[in-house]
Amino acid sequence: MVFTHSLPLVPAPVSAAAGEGRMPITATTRVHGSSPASAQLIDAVARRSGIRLSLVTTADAEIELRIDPTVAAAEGYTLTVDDRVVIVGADEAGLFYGVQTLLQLLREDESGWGLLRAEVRDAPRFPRRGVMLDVARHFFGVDDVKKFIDSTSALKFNHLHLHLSDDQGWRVHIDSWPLLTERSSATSAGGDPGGFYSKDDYREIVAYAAARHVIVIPEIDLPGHTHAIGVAYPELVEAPVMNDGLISESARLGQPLPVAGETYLGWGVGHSSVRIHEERTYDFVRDVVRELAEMTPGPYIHIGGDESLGTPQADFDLFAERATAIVVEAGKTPVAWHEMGSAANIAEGTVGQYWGKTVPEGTHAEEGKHFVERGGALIMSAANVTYLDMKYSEDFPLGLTWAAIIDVRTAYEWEPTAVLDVPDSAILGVEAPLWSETTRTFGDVERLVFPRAAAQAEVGWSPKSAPERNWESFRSRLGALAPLWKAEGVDFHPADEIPWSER
Ligand code: TNX
Repeated sequence: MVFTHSLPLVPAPVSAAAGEGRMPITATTRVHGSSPASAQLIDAVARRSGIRLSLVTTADAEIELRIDPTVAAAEGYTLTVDDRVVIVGADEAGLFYGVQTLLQLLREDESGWGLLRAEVRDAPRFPRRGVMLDVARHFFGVDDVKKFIDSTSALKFNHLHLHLSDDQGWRVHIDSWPLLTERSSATSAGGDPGGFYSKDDYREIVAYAAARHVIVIPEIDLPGHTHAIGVAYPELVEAPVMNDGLISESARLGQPLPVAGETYLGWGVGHSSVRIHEERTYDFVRDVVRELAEMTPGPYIHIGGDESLGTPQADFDLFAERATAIVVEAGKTPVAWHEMGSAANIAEGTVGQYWGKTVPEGTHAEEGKHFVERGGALIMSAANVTYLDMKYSEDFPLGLTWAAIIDVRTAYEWEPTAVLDVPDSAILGVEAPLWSETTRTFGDVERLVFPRAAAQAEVGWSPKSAPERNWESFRSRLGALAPLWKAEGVDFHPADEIPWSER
């Protein structure tokens, strides 16, 4: 092969060399391979091109998919496109990622559909590459979540964090506390319609994610962000505690202040807390965690911990200790926003999610480090670069601005191991959160998520040293995703920093 130009791949692989020309794809092209990835490839090619490849059992097929644990590290693969395609996954996930790479090589030109010839070796930098969807401020149904899983797993994300409860609503059914969804799920921020997942809905999401090698992390935000719990069970929640930011922001936005026991339609934060000195609160936490753990095969339960502004520190510490212990008792690893690192006795091994800035402010760095001191690790969600709900530009119609204005380049150019003074091995990876205060439709969500999630996909997957791991290369490779996103109906924001291509 002659290796000439760079290939349109996001995230950039460990190594990728382009060959000459294309291998044509037609209705006679056959696929051999018994993994689910074979059927996923056939479906994806059909959606994109209208060509339905056939699955055969003969080894001389034009496209061969197989597993060999010796080819790469976990989730890795090798891929060759010459006169045949051979994808070898180190495991099922690796094979799935090899297929995602192949789909980025699938292009249409004057002569029809074909695969760019290439030789790729690949494996992820970080084991954890996540996105978060806030379904509490605005609810998004099962089909939207599935679409979100499709479009993010195509970028090799492997964790989906669902923010299932907040002041505005409770979004998953819990049998032992049925009023949560009965009384606290009907609305979203601003009085928009709400909704919730039945247990079957939730299991359907988990299974759909698992088939795409995505682990679901359910979050119940505690002890703050709990106004909606009090609408269903008033005895569990303290009276709202107003703070100056809440009062001034609510006035500026024309939003009501929270009233105990009444549905909250604004998006101010920091006013709610469960009752930390009532035993019944821990019965509640234990039941919810148990029911979530029962239907969550992944190892994590996220218990929130952010912005408990009205909660005295000693109470917060006590709650953090007890809540993380309850998750451990349920057989899961607790995950918490970095504020819980202010509590000395969080359960050992608790994973912290750092959402401070790339230059930490106040006590954020210490709080983050405490998870590592307790034998845990960190997920990096630095708000001024990874937050998908920040505006792209001052005049962008959706999103907030409190952390930063985040254009695509800003989202791309940061280094997750350079934020906190902890060993590199304590950084599990990255997560890009989409908070949904301003997103009233799933299209709104997609316009904030894409293309910036692709930047975090590359930060999480690609080796720092890869030759293509730089902004100039990224922006041109990213531009080449436009035809894929259009074919899948992904409503991305066509940011003018990016040279979007037609096909
Ligand atoms: C802060 S980030 C929050 C959320 C908001 C978000 C809006 C975090 C852990 N808490 O409650 O939705 O800002 O950007």
